[in-house]
Amino acid sequence: MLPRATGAPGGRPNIVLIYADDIGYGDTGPYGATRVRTPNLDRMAAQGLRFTNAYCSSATCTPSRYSLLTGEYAFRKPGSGVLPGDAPMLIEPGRTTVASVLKKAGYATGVVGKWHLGLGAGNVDWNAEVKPGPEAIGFDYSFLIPATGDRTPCVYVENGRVVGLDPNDPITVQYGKPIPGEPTGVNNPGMLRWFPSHGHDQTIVNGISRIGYMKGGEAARWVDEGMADTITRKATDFIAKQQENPFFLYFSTHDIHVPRVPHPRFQGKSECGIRCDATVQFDWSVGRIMDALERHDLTRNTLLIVMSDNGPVVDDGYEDGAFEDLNGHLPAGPLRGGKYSIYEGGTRTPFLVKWPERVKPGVSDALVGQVDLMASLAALTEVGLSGQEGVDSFNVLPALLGESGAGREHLVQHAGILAIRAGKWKYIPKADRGSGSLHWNGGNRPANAPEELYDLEVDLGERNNVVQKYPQVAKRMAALLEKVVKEGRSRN
Ligand code: NG6
Ligand code: CA
Repeated sequence: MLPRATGAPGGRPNIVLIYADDIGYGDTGPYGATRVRTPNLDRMAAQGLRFTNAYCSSATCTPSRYSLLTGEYAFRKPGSGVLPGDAPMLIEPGRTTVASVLKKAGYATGVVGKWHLGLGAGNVDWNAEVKPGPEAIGFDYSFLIPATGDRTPCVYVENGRVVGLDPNDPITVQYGKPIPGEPTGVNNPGMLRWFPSHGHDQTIVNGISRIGYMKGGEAARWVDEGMADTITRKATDFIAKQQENPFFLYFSTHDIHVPRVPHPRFQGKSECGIRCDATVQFDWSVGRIMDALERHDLTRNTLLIVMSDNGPVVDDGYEDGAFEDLNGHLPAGPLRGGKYSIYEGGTRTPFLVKWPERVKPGVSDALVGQVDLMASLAALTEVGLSGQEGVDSFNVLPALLGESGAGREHLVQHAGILAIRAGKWKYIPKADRGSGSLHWNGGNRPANAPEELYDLEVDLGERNNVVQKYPQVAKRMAALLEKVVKEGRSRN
């Protein structure tokens, strides 16, 4: 067995990946937010490396998470859009993932929090063992929010079992068709704490109507206000239990996705409404993780990464006052668009890396993608990848460690439609479908919009389409995008 990675120099680092939900490029202190205070992220940024050109793989959750774990662009995977809560597992059991790579390297591996990659093989029986799940792709331990906070089933699943389930009150979960006798938001608005603004009018749990139907499992249902406490405690318990091996923890928060119901101790703690209060709660979770590492003397040799799964959204389906209370806060900072959008706000993400033993504090402009974690962590732990594994994952380890300013040369952006970034250029082809919705800052792109080319060096906000001025650049970018798509892989 490999020795536990402690503060000792030269040991392989523990790896903790904190994956936020829907936190935008401008939502936190290290990236310029002033109406919400994030002292733990500020501390992490001061002690680590802050990336300014890091990208999620997609502008929504499921495809980003698919890419993050498999090292393959999600646009290659049919059916990798936002999944319902009863979807079968999207990643094939036995597939090489970041988790299986690290397990091979001798790590103890765990995932805590939002999953949203499907569970089971179809027609899941939530009253029996829910399989396959994370254990089939390299995780030793799992404690999951199965899909999203706004989708049924509204229960936690620990190592394949619904937590706290009373066998006399079995669970039924269903999409598309209501379950007779179960109150829904559409029929019982008087039972709701907020009205839905889009969708979200089905089964009511904890005064909030969700997407999808659910019956039974009353004792097992989560309470939204306690969610951050519950999953953060599971994450710190996982850290505390590791004795022998280096470990990998994928801690995937519900914050700041809808429904935004932070614990009362965080409510009203920002100057930009409930959405920013959820960010305060997220920051608290990050602080608890850092404290746990410190308590176990693991800070120095733990590689801690914080990033988000897609860009920000203000109204994502509930009338929770988030828009009215923004108070000048800019969730995407200087970027155009947000969640669902092909513009930069859709996928450019806050990305902080801290590893006191190896990484010098600073700022990096290197172009890196979440899809690169697989090849980079494989390189770090000296695990070889075959040509078929992580086909879009580049080894950008020198950039992640701050040893090089160079990351990847190009990156495909995905929001249903595709775009490509290379150097300072961003190119969006003419497409037969639109991208983006629910946007407050020009993030919508209609179907059949003309080609777009932006020079991000001088036009970070993508306001000045220069495709007429630089037709050769546009042509080169179009050809590059086509090549990456057609070849089925982009890593050599
Ligand atoms: C959308 C939901 C949105 C959110 C999103 C997934 C509606 C109208 N909108 O379909 O609220 O749940 O899916 O978000 O239902 S993600 O971050 O998990 O991708
Ligand atoms: Ca998300």
